[in-house]
Amino acid sequence: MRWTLYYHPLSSFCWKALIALYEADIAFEPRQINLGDAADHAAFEAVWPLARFPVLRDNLLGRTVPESSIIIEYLARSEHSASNLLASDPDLSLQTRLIDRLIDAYIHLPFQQVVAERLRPPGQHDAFGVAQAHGQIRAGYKLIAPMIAGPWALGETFTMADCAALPALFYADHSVSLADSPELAAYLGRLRARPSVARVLADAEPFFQYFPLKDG
Ligand SMILES: N[C@@H](CCC(=O)N[C@@H](CS)C(=O)NCC(=O)O)C(=O)O
Repeated sequence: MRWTLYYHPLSSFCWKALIALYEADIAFEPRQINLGDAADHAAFEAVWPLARFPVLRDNLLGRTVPESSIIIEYLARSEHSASNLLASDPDLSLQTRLIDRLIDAYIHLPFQQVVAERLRPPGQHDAFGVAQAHGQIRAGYKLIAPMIAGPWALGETFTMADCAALPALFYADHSVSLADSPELAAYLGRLRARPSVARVLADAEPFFQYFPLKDG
């Protein structure tokens, strides 16, 4: 098999890559990593020293491809069925990358900070940092909402921007509710109904009990 994906079904950034793979109907060997297992961690570190997933392995060309956006870029240029994920028109392609970057930087990463804060040991909590991250997520929602052309980020074509949007909005909604952003809430609803996304959510379902913010 040409492709191997190192991932975990609960990992938000892995969802980005999984949505792309499912969307383009690309067969891959799923290599689920348990970072809490020392042997698994060491084996994964040997593949990618940061031991952060997703990581794609191209077994045909012997290349290791880290970073969710780069994985999607790599798939889009390697597999015809994935080429639309980057949009063929140069301006739309640039807009796809822009929305992808903005969502990751201003919604997804601040959300990760909120989760990291929840996992800190007692006495090490940082309420100011959490409030700042919430403010960034709110600003991110405000920035992104008018950019969603509808039904998908770029209009009629489902792209990398949508792969990025689903995990960021799905998870961030648990820390800063989308109730005050009806356009984004409706967009999230459309994303959740997309078959590739529904499949990712179904794969993650058995692991949701381990999600640190599951109780609000
Ligand atoms: N910029 C990276 C972020 C990857 C990332 O943060 N992955 C998280 C899971 S969502 C991870 O591997 N965390 C493991 C850890 O923090 O040790 C990407 O886009 O792939």
